[in-house]
Amino acid sequence: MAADDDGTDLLTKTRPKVERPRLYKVILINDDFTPREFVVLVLKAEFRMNETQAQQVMMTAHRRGACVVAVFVQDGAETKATRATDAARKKGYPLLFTTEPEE
Ligand code: TYC
Repeated sequence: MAADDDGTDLLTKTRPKVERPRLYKVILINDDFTPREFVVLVLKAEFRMNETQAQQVMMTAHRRGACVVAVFVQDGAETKATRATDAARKKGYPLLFTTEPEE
């Protein structure tokens, strides 16, 4: 054993910087065709929102053109946006959820 060896392995002494994964926003886009009630339904089903939260997000998108729904790591955001958009396509609505990186 070397004089300066306290028996602690190098690997346990160094602390490699671990980056936090980048977060992505799921954004609800307004359109003129999807019924308000259907938007609320999808928000509740896919994003586990209650009626009040879903109504508020839907109305914000309706008034301002878009609204941030939730934030996830990239995979989660893309999966959620795709699932929610597909649910609308199955009913013939143009409702769209997109993703974009935070900051
Ligand atoms: N603008 C739609 C309507 O008036 C409702 C709606 C709200 C659609 C939000 C999409 O992201 C949306 N029927």
